[in-house]
Amino acid sequence: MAQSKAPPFTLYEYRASPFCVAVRIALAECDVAFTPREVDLDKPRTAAFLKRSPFGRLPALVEHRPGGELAIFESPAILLFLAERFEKTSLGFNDLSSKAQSLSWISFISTGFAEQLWTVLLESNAQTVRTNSETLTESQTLFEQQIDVLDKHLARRAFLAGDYSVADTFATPLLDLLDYVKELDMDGFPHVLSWRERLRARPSYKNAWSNEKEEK
Ligand SMILES: N[C@@H](CCC(=O)N[C@@H](CS)C(=O)NCC(=O)O)C(=O)O
Repeated sequence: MAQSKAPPFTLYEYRASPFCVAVRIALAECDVAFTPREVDLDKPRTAAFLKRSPFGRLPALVEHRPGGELAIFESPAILLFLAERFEKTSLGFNDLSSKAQSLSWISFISTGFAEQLWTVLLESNAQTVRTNSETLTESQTLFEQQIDVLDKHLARRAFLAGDYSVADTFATPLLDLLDYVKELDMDGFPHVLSWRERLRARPSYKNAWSNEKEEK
């Protein structure tokens, strides 16, 4: 009787987290099977999990290898690992210069852009801070300046580093959150909007949200 083989990867995740969504998109781009393991954020992390993700955060990706396992934490690191591990897929880098461009963009998106987005999101949704219009305007202005730079950049290319790369993968779930910034009017940023549509049209986007069978 044929035995079913366990997938080579396990993804420890909190399904709704944009960082975890980015990893699911990357796994779909690489066409790699994985076992999803939802972690309850309200419960203390086990010692076994902390060995895989020392700060107890999600996502963490584990590759099961004959001699043991390789555990990777921090979503940008996971994406970069997958791009190198599956170099022949859409995530693989064409050459060193496209890799360098992609590293620049994933660095910016995972620090400057993501941090400013969280600030604006929190302010936009917190009743207490919303009364402080000065703080809101300052953060909003900084965020809109970043989006404007992105918009001008994307006016001349389809994706952040030219061809599709991990930088776009990382950005995809963050772009979904723009809809929750109440004060943000995206009409002035048509190239960011069409980039978001291109990312959403990729099969990996739909695949990342499909209902995998959970193995607990
Ligand atoms: N920089 C990390 C951020 C990960 C992160 O903040 N994950 C959240 C879920 S959205 C988490 O694990 N929170 C629980 C905690 O910090 O204990 C990454 O990109 O992987």
